[in-house]
Amino acid sequence: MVKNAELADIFANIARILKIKDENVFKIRAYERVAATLENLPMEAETLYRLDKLNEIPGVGEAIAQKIGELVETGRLEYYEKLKKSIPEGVFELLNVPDIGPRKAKLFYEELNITSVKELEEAALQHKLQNLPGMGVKAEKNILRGIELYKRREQRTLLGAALPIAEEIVGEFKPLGEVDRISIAGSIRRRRDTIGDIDILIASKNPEKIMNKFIHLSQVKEVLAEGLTKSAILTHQDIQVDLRVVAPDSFGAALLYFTGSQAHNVHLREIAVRMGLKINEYGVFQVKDDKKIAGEEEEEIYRILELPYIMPELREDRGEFEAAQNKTLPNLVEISDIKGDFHIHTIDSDGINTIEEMAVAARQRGYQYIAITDHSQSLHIAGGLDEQRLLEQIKKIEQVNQKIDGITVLKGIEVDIKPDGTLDTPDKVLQKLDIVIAAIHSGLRQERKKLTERLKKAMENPLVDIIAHPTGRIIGYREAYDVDIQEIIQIAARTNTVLEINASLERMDLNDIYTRSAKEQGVLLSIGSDAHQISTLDNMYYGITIARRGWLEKENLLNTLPLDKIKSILKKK
Ligand code: DGT
Ligand code: CA
Ligand code: CA
Repeated sequence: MVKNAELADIFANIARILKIKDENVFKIRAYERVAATLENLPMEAETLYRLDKLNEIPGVGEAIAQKIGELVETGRLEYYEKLKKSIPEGVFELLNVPDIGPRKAKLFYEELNITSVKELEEAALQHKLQNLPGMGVKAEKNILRGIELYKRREQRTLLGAALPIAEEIVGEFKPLGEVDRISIAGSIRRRRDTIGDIDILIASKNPEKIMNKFIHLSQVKEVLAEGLTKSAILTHQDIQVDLRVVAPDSFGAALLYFTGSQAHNVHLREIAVRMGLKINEYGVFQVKDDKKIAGEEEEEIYRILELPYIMPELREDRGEFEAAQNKTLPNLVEISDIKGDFHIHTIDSDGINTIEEMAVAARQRGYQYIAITDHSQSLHIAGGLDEQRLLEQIKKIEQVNQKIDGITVLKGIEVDIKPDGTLDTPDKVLQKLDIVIAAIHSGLRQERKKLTERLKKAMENPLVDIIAHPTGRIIGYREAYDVDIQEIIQIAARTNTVLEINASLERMDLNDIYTRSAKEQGVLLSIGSDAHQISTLDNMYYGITIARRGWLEKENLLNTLPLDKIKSILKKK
């Protein structure tokens, strides 16, 4: 079966190559559009092909339908293969570097014959890029920074990409009789926003059988290491998975050990030593006679060390031991505490679903309310709403509220903060809305003082309720913009502005550390899924992972509150 995502990738790549080759823009757009459509299609294109219904997919004409057919039937596309050969593979790789689009890739290739990221880095270090047309010293520096990000991204994977794979693998093992217990471990269990590799732990008395299954899983692209207690594979997405098999009476100790973090483990061992105990991945032992006194359960190990259970998300040695000893560990917020979503796009700007579709889907998720927050007019490329269209949307929301029960749709906007700190939509229009979230989308390279002032000005506007994705990072593609985030947090506290934890997988912004800092300074936070379609409403879960790593309790989050409370909080500002 050819998956829609694979088809989408191929068509997106075709568009990129055509761009490098300076081909007709309409042709390029057609491929881009089909790629985007396929990614969000609720049905497999292959099924539609078999039913002879490909033409029902928006944007799929004769030529593209034929290509999908060829891919389904033969697993390859001659046109694409030929196209790929027409430019060196390395030129294609350049497109993975932030800031390099097809235009620059073409420039570097044609002017300097650069055909790999490595050659690009060398050329930049030798200052060969700065004199090219449209480049300069700053642009060259940006490319070097982009290469650093690219290298880092190659090494770490987004939690949102890794966790589903880890859960899928766990799901394959669970039904096996030989599996006594199974758990995800490592940074993924601690829910770090990026992970180096996936760690899985199994308790079993028959490791042979387990390992044999592991190396033959359908997810395996390559077996990296094979043993009785530890094996490692590479998935098709090039993510490493380490599997360890332990005896059932050591499961808790091994889980604790392989969940880490290393810093947490080191601290635990110190506590053990002071009590005349020794702790390792097999259990807890008395030093005096080497007697094993615990190992099967994590809880039991913490108890012996006179500690309450510490949630995996807190195990970073960032004060969790002190809090445990003082009995001030947070009662971490859970996904079931969430009553609504404050960051949702619709088809009115760059989303895929209508207001009503999003509202119904949110209701299915048990929410009491959502805010529709489409882009504002500065974001032309995202179909941002000008005054007129915003007023029309307000009417549409009122109609939806009349039509459907069980959920309230709040009128909102994701308003753009202009480089001078003013908003791109007049106050008199914003006043008609229930909620305003403000964000920076352009002019990201302003210097620190200016950017901080810019956000400050927005936060001082009493109409601005929430600052969306406050640091602007896109993991692996763009670093946080240069703002004084601690100052932003202080201003948020002073102005009663809520800071968003943006839950889209590659943003995860605020991150865990800033989230905790905001909590400590009395700032209220909210999680926004930033959903552009129904399915990404579920990214709320990833926002919760940040909230938990940021020590948040239920009351630190705006969207755990009932609607009437929210209304009074929004009014207060
Ligand atoms: P990652 O994969 O880079 O995102 O981070 P982790 O934390 O998953 O690290 P990983 O996969 O190397 O190892 C999993 C856990 O095993 C780690 O959190 C703690 C434990 N561990 C691994 N190697 C060592 C070690 O050399 N010393 C100690 N104390 N613990 C280790
Ligand atoms: Ca790991
Ligand atoms: Ca590992």
